Amino acid sequence: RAGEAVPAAQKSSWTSFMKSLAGFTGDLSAMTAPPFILSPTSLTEFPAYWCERPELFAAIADGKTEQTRALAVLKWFISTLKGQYTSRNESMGSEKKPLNPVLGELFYGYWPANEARGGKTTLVVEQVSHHPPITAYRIENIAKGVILTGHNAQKTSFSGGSIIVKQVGHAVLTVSLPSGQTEEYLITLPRLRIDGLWYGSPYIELAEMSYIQSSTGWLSTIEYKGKGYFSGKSHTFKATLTPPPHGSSEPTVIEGTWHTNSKDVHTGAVFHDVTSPKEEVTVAPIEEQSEWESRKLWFGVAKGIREGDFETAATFKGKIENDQRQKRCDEATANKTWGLKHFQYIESDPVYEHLGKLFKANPPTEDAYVYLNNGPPS
Ligand code: HCR
Repeated sequence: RAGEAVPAAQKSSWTSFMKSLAGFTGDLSAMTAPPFILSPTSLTEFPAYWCERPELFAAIADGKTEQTRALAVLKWFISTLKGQYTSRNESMGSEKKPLNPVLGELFYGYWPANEARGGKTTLVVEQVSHHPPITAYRIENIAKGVILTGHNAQKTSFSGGSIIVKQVGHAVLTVSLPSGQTEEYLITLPRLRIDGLWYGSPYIELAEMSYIQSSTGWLSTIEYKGKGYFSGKSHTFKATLTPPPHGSSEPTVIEGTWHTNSKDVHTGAVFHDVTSPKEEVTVAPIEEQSEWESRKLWFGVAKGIREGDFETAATFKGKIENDQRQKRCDEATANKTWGLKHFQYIESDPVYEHLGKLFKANPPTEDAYVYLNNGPPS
């Protein structure tokens, strides 16, 4: 029934939220939503989902051929989807509205070194724009020579009772090989549909296609479907890894559900399996964090949301917002703009342009944030 998961006291504010969605396009993050749907986690923490199986990230470097490395990249990518798109449902019962990061907000973390994954894997995240919200990130396992750099923004609209989210941005994975050569992989992102709004219990379904284009010519095309398409199951995908043009190898076809497991269609061998536990990122204790670090910055708000004390949450949020307004005002007076700490903006990413041409990426060019190699010492 409509609104069945909405607490009684918040039904009317959920109805108003739903009404405000109709005909809406733009920046959902700034829209006021009822307290029961608020998450205590900032969007700057989300890039950590890329590496919650650090051994799969590291294993990319162990592939002996261009084909096996392209397959390892595909396996790692598919294995991140469960975390990226179903974590909030698992930990909080439904998809929630994350905290909208402030400009300059930072999130640092790491996954410790061990034998299986070689060295330590580090994460540096910076909120590089507030309006629209854009988050830039860098993940590196230097010992293995595997690096991921990317940025993420969203364009939202409302259609047929669902929120449609177009992910704007891309990621580039580089692998430095023992031969001294470097392989690059351009990763594009799927479209999301937020379903279940009618019941007050949102969840994500992925739609359309995303691509992983290797500089070696290997291309993964991933097609996403929900209930009632390929197999009648939610979270279904079909990925095809095709060889470079004029290559003699056969394509590899993988089918399954991204939140559980998948198989190679021709051999029947298991391809990915994410039914085992993942490893969350390790973060410094709050007392050791700077004022700009996510968990320290949002501490009061997050505590209020977790404890159901929304007045306290709103007071702390108001303080952060006032502080931001003041900063923008001071900058305007001093005729200055905010300087980024870890990234530098470029209007057109040469890797996107070059690799995107090979599969006719749309749009043909995209901007990017180049990492300045100045994250916290590891
Ligand atoms: C759309 C979304 C904010 C963006 C989140 C992104 C796309 C961020 C990048 C990550 O790599 C993957 C990711 C996963 C999330 O599913 C997605 C969020 C889901 C909801 C949130 C909206 C801004 C909030 C909508 C409010 C609803 C729940 C009522």
